[in-house]
Amino acid sequence: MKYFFVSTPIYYVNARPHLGHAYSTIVADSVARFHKLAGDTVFFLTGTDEHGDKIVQAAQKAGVDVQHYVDEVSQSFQNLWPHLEIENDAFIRTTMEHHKACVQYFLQKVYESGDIYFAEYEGLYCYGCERFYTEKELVDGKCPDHNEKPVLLKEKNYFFRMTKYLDALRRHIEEHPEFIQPERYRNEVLAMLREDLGDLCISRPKSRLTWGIELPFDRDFVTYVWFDALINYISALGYPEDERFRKFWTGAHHIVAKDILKPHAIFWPTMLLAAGLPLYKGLRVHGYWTVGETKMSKSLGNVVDPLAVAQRFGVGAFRYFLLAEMSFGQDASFTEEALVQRFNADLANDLGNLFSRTLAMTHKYCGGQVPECGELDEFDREVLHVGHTALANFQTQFQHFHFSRALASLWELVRHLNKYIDKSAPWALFKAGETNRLSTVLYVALEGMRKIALHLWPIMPSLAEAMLAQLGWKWNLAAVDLEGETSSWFGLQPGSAVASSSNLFPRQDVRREGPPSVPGGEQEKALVDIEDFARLELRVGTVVEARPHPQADRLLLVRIDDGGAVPRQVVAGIADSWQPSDLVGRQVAFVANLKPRKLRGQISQGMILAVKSASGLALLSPTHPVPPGSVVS
Ligand code: ME8
Repeated sequence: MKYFFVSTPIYYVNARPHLGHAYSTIVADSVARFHKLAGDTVFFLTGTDEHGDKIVQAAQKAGVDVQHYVDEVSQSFQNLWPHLEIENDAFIRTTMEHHKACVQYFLQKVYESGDIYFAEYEGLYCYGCERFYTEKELVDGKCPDHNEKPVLLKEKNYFFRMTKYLDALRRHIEEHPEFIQPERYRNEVLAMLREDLGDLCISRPKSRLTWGIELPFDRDFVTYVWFDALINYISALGYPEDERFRKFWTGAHHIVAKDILKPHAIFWPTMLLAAGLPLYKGLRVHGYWTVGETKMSKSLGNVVDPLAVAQRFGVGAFRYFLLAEMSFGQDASFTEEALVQRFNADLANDLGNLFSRTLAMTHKYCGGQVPECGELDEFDREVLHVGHTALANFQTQFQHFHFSRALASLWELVRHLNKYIDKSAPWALFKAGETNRLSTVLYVALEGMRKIALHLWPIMPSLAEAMLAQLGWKWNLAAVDLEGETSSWFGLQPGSAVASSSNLFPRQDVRREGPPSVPGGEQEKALVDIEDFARLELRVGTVVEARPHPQADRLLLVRIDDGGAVPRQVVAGIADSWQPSDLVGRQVAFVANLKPRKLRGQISQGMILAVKSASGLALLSPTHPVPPGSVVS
């Protein structure tokens, strides 16, 4: 039995989960499921990174206590994952006690072996990145990530003797091509190793930052956030004493994007070497999602909410799109048009049609049961050959993280089966009374569909299970023989009942946001142009807290979850009609782009929409729950 461990980065809690986080985590989930399907014992880890300057600043900006802030944002990640069919085995938070203890154990160990020293350092420090920069790394004297001038900082700190291990690391990378993949990132790391990297500053004086893990050998300092964060991969496995660490560590695969290549490819392995621990097995690095051609960013307001996309198109289709569209390692562009196009072509047309027509024919011609398979002819054997080759390719490509190529291989079988049905024309066989031949053709097609559904399980788990159920095949993970699927074609039991129809992938349309027709005539002067209306940003959010305004009886302070990192506060004149406790949990519509202003000393960021009537104020709410922050259009 093989032990397989896969991890995502642990995400900073200074932003809500977005498309990029969802991608890495969906990839990790799919990989974990693929290995389960292959019979491995799997451990899948994700979590949140909660220490450091950045987090403190974000909490201050939101005006809430840091612990409260990190609890809330971490929870938003934990709440999201099940909606995306992500089944992680553990969720690590760097503020957990066992993680802190593990970091201190690790630090003490490396300190005692002489690889941590104290020294004065003067350098250019970027608070955004929480690290010192060399002049060479700056672009026009500014931090390339934050476009801000770093500050000159002189302070005493602890340093990790990283340089001592760089040669050993370089040799390891050269001797183990699979250690860092895709190749371009392996080359990038080898290039970094040719530069003068220096040692790694691993502490921050408490006079400057207290939100971190204390150094066990000097309580006046806290640990640099990256040194703390990277250790999550072993603290979550119960290092040093837990059995899980012993079993899973040697099969460890980390999934990250290109932005955090250096900490994972250089800091982390040298830390492991210094602690006398084996290196992880593989680092798998993917590119960035852009939105159209533009970088996704909060300030541009184009951050893609994964939950909204999954709710609109279905989580299975969303996961399929992400894996099929991005060539792992390269950047990819996300647009609704691209998603709809791929959905309609691959899922509604190719796969959906194959399912709906084959199941319908099985009902019409074979009483709704899987028919017996007769003798195979040349035509059928070609299907088996194409199928076995496609599935073997799928498995190899998937194992190597070439998800888009793997799916392209699988679709060769999908398309071949559609052609096979066209050419075999079961309707004509039925007419001609060729029942044996008809049964064989339908069996061959249905079994091919079962194989396709089974291989899609890592990517679209519940849809794949629904497809298997439609084929009358009892889903049992433990009984799957993935390798065997590439050499035999007789998994379906003749006589099992199949569904009479299938509509798992109804065609989708791109949402059109054209102007509604504006009536003309006498009243036109009183009407507003669509452009005027479009200037208003109306959204729906969920009330998470409501309390009386301390200085005004008729006002309530309402905190609304609008999908942002922290709820916004709105001062609302609804106290006459509404008790604070009746508001919590309710979804309300509000004006989101009103200029913030103070109302009796309290900041108000928006306005709740309500209808005044004889019976009091009625609030405007959606007819069914929508993701917080959804736009009213
Ligand atoms: O870096 N496209 O956390 P983070 C694809 N806490 N993936 C993206 C993306 C995009 N546009 N944007 C973000 C940190 N990601 C550290 C990690 S690990 C010990 C500590 C994904 O919240 C991608 O996986 O900034 C990227 O590496 C990660 O989010 C960065 O998340």
